[in-house]
Amino acid sequence: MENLIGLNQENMGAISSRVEKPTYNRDSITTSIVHIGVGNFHRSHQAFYAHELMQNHGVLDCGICGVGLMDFDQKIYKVLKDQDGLYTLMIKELDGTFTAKVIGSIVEFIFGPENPSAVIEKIAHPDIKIISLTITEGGYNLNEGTGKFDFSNPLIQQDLENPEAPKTVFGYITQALKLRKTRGEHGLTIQSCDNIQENGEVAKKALTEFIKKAEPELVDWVQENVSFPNAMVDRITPVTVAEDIETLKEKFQIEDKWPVVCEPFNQWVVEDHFVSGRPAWEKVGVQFVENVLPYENMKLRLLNAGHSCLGILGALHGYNTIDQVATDKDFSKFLKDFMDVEVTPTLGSLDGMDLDAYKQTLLDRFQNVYIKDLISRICLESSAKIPIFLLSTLRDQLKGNQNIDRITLVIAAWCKYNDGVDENNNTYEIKDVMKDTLIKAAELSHKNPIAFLEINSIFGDLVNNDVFVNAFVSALNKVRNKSIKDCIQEINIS
Ligand code: CS2
Repeated sequence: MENLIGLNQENMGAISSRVEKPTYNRDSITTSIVHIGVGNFHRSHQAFYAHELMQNHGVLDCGICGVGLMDFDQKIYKVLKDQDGLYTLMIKELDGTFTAKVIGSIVEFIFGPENPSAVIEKIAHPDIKIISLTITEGGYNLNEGTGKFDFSNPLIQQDLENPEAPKTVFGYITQALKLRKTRGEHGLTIQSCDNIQENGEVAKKALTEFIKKAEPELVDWVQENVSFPNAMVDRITPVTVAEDIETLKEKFQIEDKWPVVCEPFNQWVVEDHFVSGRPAWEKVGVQFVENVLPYENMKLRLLNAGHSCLGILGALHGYNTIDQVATDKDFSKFLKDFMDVEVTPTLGSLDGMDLDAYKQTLLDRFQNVYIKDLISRICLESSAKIPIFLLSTLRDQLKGNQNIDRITLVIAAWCKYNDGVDENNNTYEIKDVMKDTLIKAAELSHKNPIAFLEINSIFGDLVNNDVFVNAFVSALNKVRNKSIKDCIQEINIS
């Protein structure tokens, strides 16, 4: 292809005017946010909001310093370094059109394994007001069964033994906060952007437990100087595929090594507790509320749980992407009934929210055929997702003696999913930190179904609930002996 323009600051002038480019002076940006975990979601969501604030309101005090702590972050570090932090966001509408925006809000990037002290110094810098996190559901290192911080994690052990050369987010933040305290710096806000109920509380709990052991004399300072607002974050952001990179080349002659694709919908609902202030995000549609819990519940139990249902069931059927499952009438009916019958009664009152409209929008979003959201992305790390997305609803339904047919079918299907082969005899990889345990339990469950529910860190005391256990045994028997479509159709007409 001729005349390709590599994406970087110097080439911005040469990039097509059909692409939205930063019109603000990136040299004048102040970095006040350190973000840990610069995945596609951060780049379609928080970095997008910061960009909009800069672009449309000239607010330049919300620059982001990206930080990668995991070995796999080296790739994004290299790309953003080559591209001066710039990347293209491809917002794909339901009608197949898309808007391309070059996002300019990430102005620095540090790769922890290469330079740990640079990360610590950056977080300790006086300009920093917020540390935001997308470290995944499992990243908070809390045992689902006991709710306790997992000190047996070897990386945590190593951070306790070598505090100056940390490896985990907890070790890094602790060292940086210690510096802030010693230097008399102001406190800051730790803002979780992960899909966890009360994500701020969870972040606080995990970090505080770690600090109590690592630096007990820092606990009081953190108590007084660090806030942890809860938030609900939302924007479906699939894995970038080679075709996306090619589309940018063909349509706009842009050579972007790692663009991000996302849907038009985006939402961010946050509790307004920022000890050292925050950017004026309300100008770009961020909702500030007193209590984010109802919004979180709604999103985790409908969207994320809906994703898990479609992902797990779709994987067994042999589908590859969420839109394929969501546009299959049997699966979409199952999903709709799951939301109406089994989730909605658990949501409590949602003042001012039009729940029916929200659910309808969700179905439309899942059906967006231009967002090729891979089932493999959705099924990734299910052991950390299922307890948050599905088991909370299950527990509530059990408490109220209510319908659990669909949830139970999905859990049984997840057990079968861990056999690693779909109905067409195609194998797939199970990507999960608990992979070995899951595969073993699924294997045992062929003879003894309850073996799967005995994974204590996932199911906890649910294994003692007769109503659920009986329903699970019967559902597992069905999914092992019939096609998943037949199982769904049976429930759909019941
Ligand atoms: C997905 C989420 O990881 C998952 O299973 O449900 O990544 C989802 O796409 C986002 O939370 C959307 O906001």
